[in-house]
Amino acid sequence: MFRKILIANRGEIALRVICACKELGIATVAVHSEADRNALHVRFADEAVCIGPPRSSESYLNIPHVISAAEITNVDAVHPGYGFLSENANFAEVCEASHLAFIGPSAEMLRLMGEKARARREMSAAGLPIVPGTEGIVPDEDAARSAAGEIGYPLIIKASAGGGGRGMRVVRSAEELVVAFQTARNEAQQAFGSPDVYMEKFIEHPRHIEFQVLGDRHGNVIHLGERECSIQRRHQKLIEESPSTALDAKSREELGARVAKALAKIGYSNAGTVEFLRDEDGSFYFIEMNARIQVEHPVTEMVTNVDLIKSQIRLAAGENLTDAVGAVEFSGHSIECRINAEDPETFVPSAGRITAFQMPGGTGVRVDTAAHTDAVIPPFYDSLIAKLIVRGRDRSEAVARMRRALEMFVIEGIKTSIPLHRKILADPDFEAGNLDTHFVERFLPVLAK
Ligand code: MV4
Repeated sequence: MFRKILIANRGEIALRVICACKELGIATVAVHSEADRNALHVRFADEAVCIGPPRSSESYLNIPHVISAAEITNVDAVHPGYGFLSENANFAEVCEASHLAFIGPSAEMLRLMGEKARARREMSAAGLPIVPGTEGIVPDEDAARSAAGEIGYPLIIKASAGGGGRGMRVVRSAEELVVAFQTARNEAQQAFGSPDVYMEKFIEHPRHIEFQVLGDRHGNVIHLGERECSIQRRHQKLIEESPSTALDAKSREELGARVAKALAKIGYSNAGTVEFLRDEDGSFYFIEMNARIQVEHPVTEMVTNVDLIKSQIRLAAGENLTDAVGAVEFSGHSIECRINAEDPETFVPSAGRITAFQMPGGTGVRVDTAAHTDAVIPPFYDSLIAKLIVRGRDRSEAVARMRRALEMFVIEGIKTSIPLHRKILADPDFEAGNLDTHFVERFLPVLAK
């Protein structure tokens, strides 16, 4: 097992990784920017190293600075959290070359999943259903026209180096195709440094359902059920839950087994998430894979009793799945609300000092956060400041518990998304589990849609 781990992240996830290390008896090193000197992840780690100015490009994303911090403090592994360097194949490679274990999938897997068109082809070959579309990237206008003839309209053009909803363009008729194709290529080049795009049939009112997986370094992969992430706005998830109301135990086991088998086939290890769209007929289609731990991992922890971060660490250290995780049993229902420091109506970020922070507790309530009274939320990073997670024996208990927990969560001094969550939780369609990816729009003023 590792002796000492560097956490290449900040905020609640850095603290979450510190919790796991403490329970495993592993020493921790925090890295931080000049803006995060007084942050909780710095206070709770055994050691801390300042790695640069506030801007993440000069600190949390600066590979030489992170590696130097790891070398000075003599750690044997690096946990990247989510965001920042977590899916950077070059970073994973530099870690391994510096004799630091990267707590995540291999650099080769990060590279594969980062090329969305290739990931789609490989996962299809490994046995997952994919959205009808092109076999790879679409090189030119002629290829685009011929692919559109096969797929039909509406279709969607996606940047191969994009993902998570960035670099997508819906095309509803043949007249729009050529302009959309060229615009998509230009935007992809600007945003991601590669003009490569691929095409898929556009699914109109999908639900976003993702499977959590864990793989060891000996060829074994298991799934830990699914999360429903349909409550989102502009590709930012707001509420996640597990299980999804769209799957029964039998379809969960069928699709989950297929997912685990496909990933074992390609040799995937550590934690990962396989994203599907579910169309209105109930068909599931693979869209992309996230090769990291995700923000919403706690809802899976709450219904499986598996500590996903400790599992990641054990698996990276070479343990097999049986030792690291054991048998997985599902029970109860969990919901997570992401609390962001932003205006609940306009979504404009709200940085500043938190003058009061009183969080809910009690049976079945968990708060993952690095915020506290008198904490200063810097304007430089993601606006997520807390995750409110509940577990109930069934969905209706979880919904009731989330409602009361939201009532009892007090944050003053900055604006937060708590009022929006209270509105969504009060909605009859939310209560009934009737969700799709257009759900949130109904709660927003016209301008914020
Ligand atoms: C789609 C789609 C419809 N058809 N692909 C957005 C996030 C990225 N992971 C994939 N996304 C979508 N891909 C096809 N072929 C609709 C979306 C989409 C979406 C997906 C999940 C959650 C929210 C969404 C909101 C708008 C569009």
